[in-house]
Amino acid sequence: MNRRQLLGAGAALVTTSAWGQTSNMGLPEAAIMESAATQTPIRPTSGPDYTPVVTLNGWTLPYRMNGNVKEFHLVAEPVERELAEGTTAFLWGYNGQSTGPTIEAVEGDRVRIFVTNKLPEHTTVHWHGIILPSGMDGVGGLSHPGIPPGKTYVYEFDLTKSGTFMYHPHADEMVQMAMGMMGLFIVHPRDPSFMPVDRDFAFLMNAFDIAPGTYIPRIMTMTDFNLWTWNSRIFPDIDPLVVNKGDRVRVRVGNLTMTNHPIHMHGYDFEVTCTDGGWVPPGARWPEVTIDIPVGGMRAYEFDAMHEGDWAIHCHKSHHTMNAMGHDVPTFIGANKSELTRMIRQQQPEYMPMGTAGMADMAMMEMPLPDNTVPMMTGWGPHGPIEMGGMFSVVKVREGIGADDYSDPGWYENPPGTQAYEWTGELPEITSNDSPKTQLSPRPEGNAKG
Ligand SMILES: [Cu+2]
Repeated sequence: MNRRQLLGAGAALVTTSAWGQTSNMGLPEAAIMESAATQTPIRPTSGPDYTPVVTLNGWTLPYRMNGNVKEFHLVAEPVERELAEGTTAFLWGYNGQSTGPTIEAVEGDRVRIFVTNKLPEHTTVHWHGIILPSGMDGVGGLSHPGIPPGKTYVYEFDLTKSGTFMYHPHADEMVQMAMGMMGLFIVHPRDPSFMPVDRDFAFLMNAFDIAPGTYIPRIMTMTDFNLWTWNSRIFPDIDPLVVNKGDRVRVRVGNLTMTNHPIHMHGYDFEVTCTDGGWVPPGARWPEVTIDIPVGGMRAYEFDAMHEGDWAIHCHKSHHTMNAMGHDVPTFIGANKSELTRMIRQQQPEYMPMGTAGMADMAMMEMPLPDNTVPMMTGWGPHGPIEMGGMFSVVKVREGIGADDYSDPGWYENPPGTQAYEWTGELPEITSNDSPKTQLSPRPEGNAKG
């Protein structure tokens, strides 16, 4: 019995027989994803056209048509999730992963979602933001009884509006969300000419408290989490958002943590075009470079990718761009540790005092760490350590990237004269030809007097 089986042993004992029964009853196949890599999005082969969403380090759940109904099969179960290379967590999720697969459909579709419970306790699925009949809302005890271990429930409803939604349990919610149970639910407009984009990225923010060297989240933690994740993934292993220059780009972000996250993207200004309540009319939008995503809320923003480069995208709470670390640590900035260092080196010659000039040296050092633990600030760029972890990635805007190509194009090479440099006493000679041109950004209409 491996660790995964051990963790799910309670459920497995119950479900083996039930699974055998239900699998003969015409259920759609429950697809399983083994990989934590971003999967190429699935373009629609019938029905209205849309640009499929790219779930960062995630995937989209396949469906089958049964008459006019789109049928999906979610399986709630214990999973092993690779948070970053070398760090795995034992979580609860759906269809082999946490976060669960993205469900994608089209406005006007009728969907039938089979939910099989392979957890050791009951669960439900709440379809956050979707307008549906009360009895389909997935609040255990209120909408319907909890789904017992080993049982499959059916949710069925019409998608009356397009937009940006999510799903998560509404049963033993504190535990099941702390264990990683959640997913995205994207409903595309029936009219392909409404709010079209070339690239449509999506991720859910979640958080875990996993002690260094261990595998299972501490479910009682209320606010002091140590792993701040996008789709249960941490930098440096959150995939980049790869964009072709000139693309219209949408980024959809949901927050199922216990605190708000101000998401900041460099290189652009942009507008919120959609929330989990619906599309924002053009006249009600305003420009931003940071969007605060409230707890239990979603925001989608859009921009035209005119500026080539490698642009950071991250939570602006600086503790959320660090990986596992202790917070009850004294501050040593400015402290004189030379006498202490001398004494310790008599016993341990390699001892290095740390933290007296800041903590940047932590990103450079190869410190021994417990098993299954990534360094707290890590990730190397083309010019040195990036000194970030957790909720951080890079938007990579390049010329000539194919429509369905999301592979990492590598690091951006700054054109001559466009990178900060060391002052050595005189300015380099720049001819007017290769000097970067300054262009004024266009003002919004109706603001001519500025
Ligand atoms: Cu944050």
